[in-house]
Amino acid sequence: MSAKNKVVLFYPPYEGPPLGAPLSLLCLASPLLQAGFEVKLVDNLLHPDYEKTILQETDDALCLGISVLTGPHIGAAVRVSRAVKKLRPELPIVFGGWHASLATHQTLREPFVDAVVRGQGELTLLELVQRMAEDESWHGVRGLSFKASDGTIIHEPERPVADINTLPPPAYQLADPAIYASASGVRQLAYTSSVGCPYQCNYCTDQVFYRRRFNAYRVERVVEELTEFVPRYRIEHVPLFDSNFLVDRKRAVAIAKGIVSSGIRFRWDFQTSTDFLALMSEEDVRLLAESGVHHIGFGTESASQEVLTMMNKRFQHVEQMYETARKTCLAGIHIVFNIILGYPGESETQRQQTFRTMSEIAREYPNVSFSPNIFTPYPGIPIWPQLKQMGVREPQSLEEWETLALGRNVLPWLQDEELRTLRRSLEYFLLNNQIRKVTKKIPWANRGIRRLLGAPVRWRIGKNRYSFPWELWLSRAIESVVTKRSLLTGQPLPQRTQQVC
Ligand code: B12
Ligand code: SF4
Repeated sequence: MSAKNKVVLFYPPYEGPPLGAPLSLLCLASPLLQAGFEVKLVDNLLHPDYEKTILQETDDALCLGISVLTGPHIGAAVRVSRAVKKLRPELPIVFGGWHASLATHQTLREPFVDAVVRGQGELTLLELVQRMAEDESWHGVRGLSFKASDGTIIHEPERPVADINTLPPPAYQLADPAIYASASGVRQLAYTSSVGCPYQCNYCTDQVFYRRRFNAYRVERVVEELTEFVPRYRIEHVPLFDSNFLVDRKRAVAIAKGIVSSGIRFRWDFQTSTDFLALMSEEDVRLLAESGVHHIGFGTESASQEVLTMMNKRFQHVEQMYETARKTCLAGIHIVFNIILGYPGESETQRQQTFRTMSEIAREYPNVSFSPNIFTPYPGIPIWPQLKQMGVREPQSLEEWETLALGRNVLPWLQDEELRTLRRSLEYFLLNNQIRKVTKKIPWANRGIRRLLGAPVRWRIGKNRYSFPWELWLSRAIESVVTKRSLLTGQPLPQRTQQVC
């Protein structure tokens, strides 16, 4: 039996606005703490010199666990793992999270990774750490993949997704909201009231992770936990990380009612699909707003019904974008429609149709923002076989996935002039929206002036002509007004980030 009982959990830095303490690690920590283990949480906001902290903290640890998403997360995860392995070759390093779960074998081929926890991690990590503490073999831990002593990679059978009502609440006591608030300006704590989505969109891995099972906390638990931790930590904003919050609309409305009658005030937001919101009554959408919902993100993806069908989004109809915009506008909720352009099989006509619908909605509904992005193939998405046939090369290592810059061109059907034109039209579309929004705020700018200022930009969009883009140069020179927004928070994203989750 080992004398050690400390687990170090690391959340690597990411691009985009800070969203508070990493919920994944708080969820993983909770059962470990209950079982008597000590947990040290490390991230760049709590520990700007995180590599040094990890090297110190792992001195007396049982293992180091690292959460990894595809993209920039990987860089710091690799760097820290290499440094730890060099100093403490015997310390097990366990990767988990979406990237490691979706590219397990490839991740385990790296010499610095000893094990990967696939999918939902609470119970698998607890069982693994208990085995480590008891010096027992790792064979038979469901949901685990690991390297045996001879280096062979072993994949244990899948662990069924646990009913989240049986799991303890996240270990919020490990996160100091004040420290995260100094980075984001808001006292916020993320929360998940459900996991999983029943749909099977071709570009999304939720179905791989949660097996299409919507698995949700009971209404009472959500209301009780939110109205307990909000005043306790003086929280102003709760981003909900559910995959698709409105799957059970009755539950969503009951949660909103519960929050209203508790009298506890805070802002919250969530992500969902337009088919669900469009079915809600105006009164229920108003109730969401009354309970504090100020922002909703939608994975709308396209305004062409044919493209939606190619994406396996037959459940969604273009008119629902308008209905959603209308109801949320009445309720005073700001929304973001996330759009994917350049999807395999999308024609120029279908793309233009999406641009036209976006422009129409933007003109009519001031509460709507758009986050249009170029299709980026993430690991494990169901259409990979089709993509490979179309000539897309799948990254072969962790480091290659790190540099898969979101929206960068890896798509054989979207090259050279066509790609340049698409990028320009995205920029002009966002610029046009920005001009509309900014001029609306200027009291003397009447309709005529607004139209005049936006005229050259609209001409280009209409004619699809983008050579000598002086309007973009000018706007960048004055100040970068082209703002991409996070689907989760509505906050501006850094220029380099192209896609929002
Ligand atoms: C919030 C969020 C983010 C936030 C997280 C910030 C924060 N402070 O927590 C940020 C902004 C970082 C983010 C960024 C991106 N995201 Co995101 N994000 C999410 C979202 C909505 C919720 C994640 C979450 O916290 N869930 C709640 C926790 C409890 O669950 P969890 O994170 O999955 O953790 C569990 C398991 O994964 C596992 N686990 C996780 N870490 C570890 C570590 C160890 C050691 C172990 C053992 C287990 C384990 O156990 C946990 C408990 O069960 C998910 C969608 C979803 N429904 O989950 C997308 C999602 C994870 N994101 C996605 C994408 C595409 C991105 C981006 C690539 C997109 C972009 N905008 O560029 C970037 C990548 C950023 C980077 N690499 O730098 C994809 C998955 C992509 C992938 N292959 O990694 C998802 C699934 C959305 C989707 N349906 O497509 N995201
Ligand atoms: S994209 Fe959204 S609606 Fe589609 S499967 Fe993923 S979470 Fe569900």
